[in-house]
Amino acid sequence: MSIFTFGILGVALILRDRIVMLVDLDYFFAQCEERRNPSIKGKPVVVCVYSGRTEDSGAVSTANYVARKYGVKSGIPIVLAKKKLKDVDAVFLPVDKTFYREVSDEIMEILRGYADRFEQMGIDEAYLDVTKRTKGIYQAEELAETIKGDVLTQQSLTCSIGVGPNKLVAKIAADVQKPNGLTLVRPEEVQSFLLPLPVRRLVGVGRKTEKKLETLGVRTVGQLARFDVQKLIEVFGRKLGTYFHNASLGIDEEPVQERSEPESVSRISTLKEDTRDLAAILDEAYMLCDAVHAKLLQRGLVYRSVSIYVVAGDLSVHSRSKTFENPTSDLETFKRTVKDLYEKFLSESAVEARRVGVKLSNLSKKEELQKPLTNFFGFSNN
Ligand code: DCP
Ligand code: CA
Ligand code: CA
Repeated sequence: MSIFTFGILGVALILRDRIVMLVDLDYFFAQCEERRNPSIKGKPVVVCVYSGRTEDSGAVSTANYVARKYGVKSGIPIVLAKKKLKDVDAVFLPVDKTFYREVSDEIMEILRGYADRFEQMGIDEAYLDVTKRTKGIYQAEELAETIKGDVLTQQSLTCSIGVGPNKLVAKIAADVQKPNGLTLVRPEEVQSFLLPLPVRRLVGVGRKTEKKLETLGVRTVGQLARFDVQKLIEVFGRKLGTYFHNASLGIDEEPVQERSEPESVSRISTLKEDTRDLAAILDEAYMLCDAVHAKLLQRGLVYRSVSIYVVAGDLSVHSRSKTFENPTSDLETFKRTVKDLYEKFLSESAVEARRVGVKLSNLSKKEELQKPLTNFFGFSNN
């Protein structure tokens, strides 16, 4: 390839619109519960954070779409949700974050595999920059369908996807059709897509800002776009004022970028029966080691600490750890350490294991052997 063609391609790549997806899992905690126990599907399902003060004190974490029809949603008191659902056969369950985190981790690995750049946002959503791997919006639509299919067949969960030229538009697009939605916004449609929406849809506009904007006569994104930017800066300050103005026009240059390294990678699972038998425990633990190790490699990480967990019949949690001087990614070292730690644990404790888990922590990026090549324009080749 001549330097000339290389140059043209390079410039074309920079000038091309980005294609960004936001994948958000539908009624996430409640859908995890439906997956675990399909017999509750079709009924209103309410996942609750019980505060423990009185029997029903606490708030709703989330609810499935059947329950939402009755007005039940995140944040309302459990007592109120029970009132709204008093005439129907509804299911109320306590949150199980450990379980949702496991499901989330597995789904995030699937999504990561489809992205040039990946950025997880919280437990149930992620941005995927797919510019390089798609030639335009039609391929992006196909890719989004593939992702939805994969998450459904591999993890039995539905999600909603928004596709747009940046994170701001992708996020709003993912929200307009739910559950199980797919919304595409082409660059030339951004303006007309945003205009009629209430300002609240913009990331960063909370209830307070919404109220303030309303006193200025601004309710929709279109009204915000026509509002004098200097006036916005007077009211909200330069940074926020400029942000609101740009956001109303659908302008957002924020790159999709990987968050800092996870603190740990772990897996836990329930044994067939409660036991103190080392061989039975290790049978399960080694399988968990394989899964955790695969994830470590996938993320290009090395570890310094190994931990084991035992959850007893009374749900008490016990753990043992070992930290090494130097980081490694070695699987044998991992398994040997897990064996030593379980041996040690069983000799020190009389507990019977119901669930066992393994964890790698003190993670860091594996040192690159080679610096990435830099092309004619100074852009990295990979
Ligand atoms: N969550 C919570 N309390 C809130 C909001 C959310 O505990 N006030 C939890 C439960 C949700 C999860 O975070 O399942 C993800 O939040 P979302 O806002 O994405 O809501 P859902 O996934 O439940 O529903 P949707 O289908 O609207 O995305
Ligand atoms: Ca969600
Ligand atoms: Ca979400």
